[in-house]
Amino acid sequence: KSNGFSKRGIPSEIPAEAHPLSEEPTEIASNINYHAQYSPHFSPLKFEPEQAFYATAESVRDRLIQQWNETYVHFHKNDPKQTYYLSMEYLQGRALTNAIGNLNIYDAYADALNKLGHQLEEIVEQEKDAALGNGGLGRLASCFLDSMATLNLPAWGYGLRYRYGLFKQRITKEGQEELAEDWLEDPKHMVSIEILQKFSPWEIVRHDVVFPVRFFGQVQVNPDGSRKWVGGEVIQALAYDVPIPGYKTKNTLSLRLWEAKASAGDVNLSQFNDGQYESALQLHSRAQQICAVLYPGDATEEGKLLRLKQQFFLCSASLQDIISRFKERKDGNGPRQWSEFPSKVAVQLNDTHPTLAIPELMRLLMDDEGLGWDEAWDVTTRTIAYTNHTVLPEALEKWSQPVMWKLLPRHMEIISEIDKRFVELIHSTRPDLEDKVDNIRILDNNPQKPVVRMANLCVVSSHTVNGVAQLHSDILKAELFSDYVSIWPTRFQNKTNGITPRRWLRFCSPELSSIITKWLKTDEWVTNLDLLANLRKFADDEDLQAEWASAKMANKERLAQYILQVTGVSIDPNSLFDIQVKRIHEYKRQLLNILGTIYRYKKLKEMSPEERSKTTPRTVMIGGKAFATYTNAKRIVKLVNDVGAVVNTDPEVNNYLKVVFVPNYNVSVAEMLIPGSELSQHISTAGMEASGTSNMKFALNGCLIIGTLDGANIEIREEIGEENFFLFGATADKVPQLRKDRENGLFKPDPRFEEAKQFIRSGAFGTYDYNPLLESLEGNSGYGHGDYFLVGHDFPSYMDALAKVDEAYNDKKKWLKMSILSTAGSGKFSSDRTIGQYAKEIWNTQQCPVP
Ligand code: T68
Repeated sequence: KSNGFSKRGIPSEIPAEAHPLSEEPTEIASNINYHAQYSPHFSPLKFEPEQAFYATAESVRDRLIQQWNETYVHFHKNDPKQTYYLSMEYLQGRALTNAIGNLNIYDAYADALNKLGHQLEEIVEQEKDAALGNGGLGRLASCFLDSMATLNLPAWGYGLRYRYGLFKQRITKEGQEELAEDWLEDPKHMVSIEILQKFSPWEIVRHDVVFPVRFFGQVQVNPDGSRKWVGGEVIQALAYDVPIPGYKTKNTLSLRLWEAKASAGDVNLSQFNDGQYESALQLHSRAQQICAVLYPGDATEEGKLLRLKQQFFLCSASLQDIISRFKERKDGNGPRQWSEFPSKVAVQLNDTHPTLAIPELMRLLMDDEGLGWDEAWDVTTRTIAYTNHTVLPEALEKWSQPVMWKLLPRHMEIISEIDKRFVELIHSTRPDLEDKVDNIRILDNNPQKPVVRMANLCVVSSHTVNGVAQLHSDILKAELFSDYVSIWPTRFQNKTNGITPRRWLRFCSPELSSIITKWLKTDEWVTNLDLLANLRKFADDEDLQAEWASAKMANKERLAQYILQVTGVSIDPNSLFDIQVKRIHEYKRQLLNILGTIYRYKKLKEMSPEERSKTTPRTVMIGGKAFATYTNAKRIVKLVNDVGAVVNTDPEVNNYLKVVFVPNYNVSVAEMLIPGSELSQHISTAGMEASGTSNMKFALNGCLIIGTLDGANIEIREEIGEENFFLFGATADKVPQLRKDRENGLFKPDPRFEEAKQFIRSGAFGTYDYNPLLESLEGNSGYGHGDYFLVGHDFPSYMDALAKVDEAYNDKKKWLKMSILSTAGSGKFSSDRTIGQYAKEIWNTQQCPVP
């Protein structure tokens, strides 16, 4: 089949009226059968779940390709402004349920598989998660793609095709162990034509979409004064496209992932024939390194350089692709004007990771297209917008100037010029900022450690800068970027994050979804989530409450099965399911959760059996990955596991408390946990979590939140009502003073906090050395000491909030009402709302639905 695309991903010819694929189960079954027999990946003799998954995915892919071609033909004809979302990360998870759900052919596929002797539920479990991201930032990018497709917005996602995604987490006696995540398929029972070539059934390689990307080299000055980057090494970027279907629309977008390749000419054949295989294939192996892993450890200089290469690789390949698509569109009046570029192209930078798009666009416009500085700068700054996702100083990217001069000499010239012009602007227009100029300029020229501050480069070069929740955007304006606000007051915006209601309710909890549809008498809430507010009037209705309770119970039972299967721990579906899942980080305070749990355990031990039987049985689940070199985070993982091992086998207590560490938390595990949750914890130190997005997923699924006034928690609480939110802890505005008080020895710890820590020290959970973790909570100051995250300060109010949870849970009617109101109040947190705001207020793009 021709994919109908020219080199630049633009349909070269309008395909003949596509033959619509049948939605009859019998015909679908025969199509699946066809793929099972003729796909080169299979031995035709076997049709076990693995093969069935593969054939099913390929059959679905046919449909996606058809819609996808129609979509881009339509865009080509109508020539709307398009959004290009540049992100180093996408956490796509599994695609099958989502694809057949969005295409509205779930039931037909279930029937078809039945005819072939398989269960769809079992088949979808065969798929591996595409985990090309770390956490919230990567998952946000994936939710945004779903919303852009569903809203019929013209867009492309751009990223890298990592060979190994986020590591797989295994829990051993030592704690967390990391394993390479082989997300690309190479199933045992399949006979692969190319043994080394692994693949995902969803991607299509575009052998004709290839761009050269240069590294190192020099800047050549031409006689006319123009400059050109030459020499160094050139690696090829090869496109792989992943289709992104919208929900109940023909519009299907593309996530274009680049893979790094050496060109054929880069094999030194004579060296090879001399037996010098390694040096003959040197460029091949250097190319392979670029997309080998997501987030290479950056503790070493080599690791840092590789990460920088990855970032540039994404930016350069994507911009060359964008520019050639822009150029290929001719309106009959000769080539396009460059001044039109920003009315056809919006580039959104997902954090600072793709910042090099700025100097790369400048370079391509000036050195390749012949524009002057002013014209190129005008085009660039009207095209690019930047989203910030963190205020943590250690997460603000700074790249070494010498490393950048070596790797990207032309880009450093351009960055230096942007910096120089910014400094001149301050000198000439803002003498009041003169003494701050060293802090706000792009280059930090500290002779010990000269660096480029990527966030500053983004702010200076973007037309719009946004934070990801109201509090976060306010903090950006008041603190991190306050001086820029005084220069460009209209540049800064807020775009509160959102989540796709398709994956995070409609498909992950079909039980709850059908109840909602039944009571709202429409399923339009799936694309208009504000309609959920109409559930409010039924929140007290006994029939709704009964149905709600039974859907929740079914989800809890399914989760309990899963926990038993992956941890061997049997949990009681009648206990309160209390969940905290997210990356392990000290600011997210999993330590607060486990200390609270330890205190609960100690008190349960001290009770009489009679007293114990009056308590609210609780199952505490904690999951998440710790960055491989983040020692304190790994100690927290170990502690949770050790506490679980003691509590779960303590016959006095284990009917009232279980503690489970959920291993290998990822998107598909989240799809199991969130529907079965009743309480979830979002308990970061106020001011530190930019937004959080799992808080939205839990709330949408009728799970109550215990949380601080941080990130999007604040807006969730506003929407669902403060009486339905278990609030505790210091507010963001008080945090700096509390830290100072602590340094001045003014902090008096709560006795319960001391008791919990002492219990760990007593050896109650084994002999592992937890002192470094406990010491981080003690003393008044110092690196890794002095309780920077205020666990001790917030502990008493946290314990009080947990007591209120117990009380509320004992009143079943009250709890169900709160749960319904939580779902009813979640309408705002659809990523459709977020993306609609980006389109209107940042991108200036319009819907372009395929008829
Ligand atoms: C998260 N950031 C924020 N970063 O922590 C979270 N960082 O509050 C927010 O909801 C989410 O972004 C979406 O806006 C991240 O997930 C990273 O994963 C990351 C990766 C590499 C380097 C730095």
